[in-house]
Amino acid sequence: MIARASLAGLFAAALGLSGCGSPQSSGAPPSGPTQTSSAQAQTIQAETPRPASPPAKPTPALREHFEIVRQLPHDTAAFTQGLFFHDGILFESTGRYGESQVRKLDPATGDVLAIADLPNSVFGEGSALWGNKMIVLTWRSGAGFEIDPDTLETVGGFTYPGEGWGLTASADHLIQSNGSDQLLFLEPDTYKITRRVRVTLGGKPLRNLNELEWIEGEVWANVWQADQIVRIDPQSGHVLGVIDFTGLFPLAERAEPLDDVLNGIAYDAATGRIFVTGKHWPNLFEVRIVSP
Ligand SMILES: [Ca+2]
Repeated sequence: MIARASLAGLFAAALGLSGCGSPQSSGAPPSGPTQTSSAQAQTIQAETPRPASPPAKPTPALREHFEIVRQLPHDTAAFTQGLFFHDGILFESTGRYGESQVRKLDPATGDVLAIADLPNSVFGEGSALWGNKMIVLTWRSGAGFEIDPDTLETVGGFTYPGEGWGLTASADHLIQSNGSDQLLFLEPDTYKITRRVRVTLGGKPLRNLNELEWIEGEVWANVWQADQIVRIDPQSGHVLGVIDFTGLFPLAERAEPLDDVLNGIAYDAATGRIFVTGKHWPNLFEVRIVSP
């Protein structure tokens, strides 16, 4: 089990919360987490700072909540790893070996409009649009896919170092997560890493950054196995806000509570709509964020 006591405590302290999470031990922070381990954590965790970390400078993070605007059906076979909005359509990438796909969804009905399989040898991860291509990462194979968003045909590919988790696009970069506390900024045409930023919550590293979304100059990130989404300043890496989605799809109703976690954020810049879902979740939600 991932020990989460010390981390949950830090998260609570950073937000001025009490009773946030239910610590199970006081052990070390997670080491080498994988997306298929049996670790359990439902509260955002900032790990104990490493000795080489710069001095902690706590950054106040808003605690925010949500309202459901609309609830749409979502295919429970979809192990959602990437979600974004483009040209009136929701695009989704899904994971697990032998099950990984890219999909187009109708944002009005949730209907699956098109599906294409990724090779059985890869575990699909985050995705984003760059130019006229849907870019899809994979977990541990170092293989990226370039996909035609109209036909969902693979039209190109690339390789990259390390693990692929989340992906999104700003005006001038692709932004990748890899399960650590870092966001990687990639030059979109070469996929070369041009910058890294360490993400901190209350001055402490926040690991397990997962699915990403660029929203109005911020990077919003799922945190693996947490029911919260964080809003990150892409320059400083500071978490500006923590949006608590506890209860959106109650843990007790999830078939595989350890795996079926909140993951997937899409932003429709034209209308300001925000969509969220999770791995194997039966619903996709349009939500409105409520700040204090
Ligand atoms: Ca996204």
